[in-house]
Amino acid sequence: MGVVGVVNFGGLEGKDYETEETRFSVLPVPYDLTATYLRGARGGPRALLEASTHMELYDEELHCEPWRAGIETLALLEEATTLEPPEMVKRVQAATARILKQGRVPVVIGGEHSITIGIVGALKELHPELSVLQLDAHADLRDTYQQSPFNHACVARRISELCPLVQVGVRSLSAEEAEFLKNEKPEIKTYYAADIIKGQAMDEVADELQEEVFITIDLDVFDPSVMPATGTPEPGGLGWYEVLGLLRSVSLRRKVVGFDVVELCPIPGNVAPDFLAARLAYKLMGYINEGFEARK
Ligand SMILES: [Mn+2]
Repeated sequence: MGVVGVVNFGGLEGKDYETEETRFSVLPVPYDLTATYLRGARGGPRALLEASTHMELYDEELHCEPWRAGIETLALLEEATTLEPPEMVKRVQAATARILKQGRVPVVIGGEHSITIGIVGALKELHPELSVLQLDAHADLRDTYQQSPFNHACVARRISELCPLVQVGVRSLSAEEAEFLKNEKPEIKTYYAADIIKGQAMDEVADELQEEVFITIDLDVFDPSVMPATGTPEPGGLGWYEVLGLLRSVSLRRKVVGFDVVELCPIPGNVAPDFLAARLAYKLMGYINEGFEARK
């Protein structure tokens, strides 16, 4: 049965997730209270889930149906929608911890990027050796922004206080953030978009990560020509196959213990970005399955 207020990821129905083995739990978090430019990421989870019901569930690259590993869709975390960021982060952390307690892989659908702080907080308690791979146009390393340490522009700074961080696709940061990377936290590894597009560094990324990895995907890592539906689009981003190549490489070489897809800010009348986001989440579930199988 579908859960209240939302369609199930992939249009999947009729599975009893209490008794059957299920690998993934999709948690939709419709939150955009700290958005600085365009609001609208609140509508991201519904748009992604709706688009996902129209996808083919067969993966032509992996030659299998990734959903067979089990994908449950949780109710929208509506209770977080109107909360101030610190309270919202606590709710997201508690919801993620519930997923982890069931032994499932959290797949969190945003919503704006600030939700990731709560997800990583929960994962870190279970996986002390966790590292985070951030795909993003922005460094997000500000200490505070608009008087808040939980603003979406600060998400990577908060993550870097919890665990090792590798950034990919960055092409927008402030002088202070560049200075922070250079002098205060040189252990943060940042691969700029131009380096990835030139084909440099693609294979190095997994080597920089610890054995257990959480992947946070800000959709603005993509070029706006393929992903215009984000709150803060930046030119010169990655293409579809570049991102997939990176995700597959990391999923095979490291244990991906969860991921999120954030900052989908739907454009009325243009469903292509919603489909991209849905397919991206499903592709990564397939890669995670492949990695788990290879490791058995
Ligand atoms: Mn971003």
